[in-house]
Amino acid sequence: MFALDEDERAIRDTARDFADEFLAPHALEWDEHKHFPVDVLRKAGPLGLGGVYVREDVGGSQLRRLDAVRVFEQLATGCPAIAAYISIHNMAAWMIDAYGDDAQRRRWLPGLTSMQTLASYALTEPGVGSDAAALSTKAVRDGEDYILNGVKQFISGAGSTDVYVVMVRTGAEGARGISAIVVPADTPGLSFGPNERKMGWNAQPTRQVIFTDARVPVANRLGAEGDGFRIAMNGLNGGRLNIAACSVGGGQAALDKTVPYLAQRHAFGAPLLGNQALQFELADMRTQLEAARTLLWRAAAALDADAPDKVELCAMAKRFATDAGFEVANKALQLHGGYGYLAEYGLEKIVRDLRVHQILEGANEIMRVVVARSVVGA
Ligand code: FAD
Ligand code: 2MC
Repeated sequence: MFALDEDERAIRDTARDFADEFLAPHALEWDEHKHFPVDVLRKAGPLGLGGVYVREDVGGSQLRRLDAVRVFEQLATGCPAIAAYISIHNMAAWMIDAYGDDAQRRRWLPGLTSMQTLASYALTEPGVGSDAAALSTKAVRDGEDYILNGVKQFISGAGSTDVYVVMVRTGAEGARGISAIVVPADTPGLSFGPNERKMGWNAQPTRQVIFTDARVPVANRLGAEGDGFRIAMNGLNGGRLNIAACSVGGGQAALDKTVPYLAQRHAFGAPLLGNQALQFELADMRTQLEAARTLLWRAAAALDADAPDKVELCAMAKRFATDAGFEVANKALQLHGGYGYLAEYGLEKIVRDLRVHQILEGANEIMRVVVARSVVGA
């Protein structure tokens, strides 16, 4: 499992080459100008990055989650924010693949897997984030349509994406009253809030998605009425792994910048890299990343195997790896001294991008809630 075979290396290297060629050289500029590089995302489709674990008959790569976390780690070495968006796109595409019927799969997935069309995932609302089962966006049945009313908050890619996988209330209170519906961007009654001003993730937009009597065919619902929360959570199990992988990739990129920096930076008559106190910092950073990566691969293998403990393993890996990635990036910034604080060195952007991974796709406190339930048997 830990030594990659030829195919696994080829998959990893394809992602790394894409990151090196198309993401890393532009990441700082996209961050500064809040530019969402749709043209670059379109180039990721033909490489199989639009449907990493979507089935092949609709253009997916049909890889394992274990391959996916390696892919997202490599993409994030180029730009954590864009890698994370590609992860969300993949999560939404997988939900359509896993829970959609034949007609739904054939309608949406060829565009999504080729990344000619882009997807968003809409669960959070202004009043409801961690307690997702309390969501209140309503879908009321009217013949062969639903009429949607409500607001989704913090939706990644919103306003620039084509397809929204939206969790709505079709029934009673609680998780069992929620359904998942695919809403095309051009649906009348669908509108977007302004692009939020954020600490990081500036290379992708974050907006409210607003439904005002938006009419969506019942045929766009994934699964049965009431299945939506389970569908949303199953999407998030893999999403959490990918976000965690993006943190490992960002942390690794920060560490990789630090060693040559310390080698050329002199203080007190010698290169800083010769200072054992700083070498110990580097040793701990590498150890943190290896530990995170190892747990991540373990959790990905559990998800591939549909193991009974997959949910808590995904939560453990998400919590641990997003904390580790952020801490490593922050230490790398410190080791660059004042230069780490300057935008052109690229460290402060990684720190800003990775900070939000501790909050979204289930805040790290919620990951502890999930793990704690498995410990105490609640
Ligand atoms: P709250 O739920 O209000 O939590 C506030 C604090 O209380 C947090 O620290 C939380 O961990 C803690 N807390 C809450 N409950 C408990 C508890 N029981 N025990 C201990 N601590 C608790 N959502 C989407 O649906 N789609 C997206 O594409 C998306 N993209 C995002 C992009 C960005 C940049 C951001 C910032 C958010 C995004 N989100 C998205 C929303 C994200 O998932 C939520 O912000 C997150 O789940 C936390 O919800 P909240 O912000 O409402 O915080
Ligand atoms: N995988 C599969 N099923 C799950 C699951 C998971 N990870 N988590 C819950 N479920 C199922 C659970 O088994 C139960 O099923 P059933 O009704 O058959 O018994 C059902 O869902 C309800 O679960 P709970 O009873 O545990 O619900 P509760 O409300 O107590 O807690 C909690 C659920 C807190 C774990 C969930 O609300 C949660 O994960 N909150 C965090 C929200 C979140 O992650 N948001 C991310 C938004 S997306 C984002 O940020 C992006 C950037 C895209």
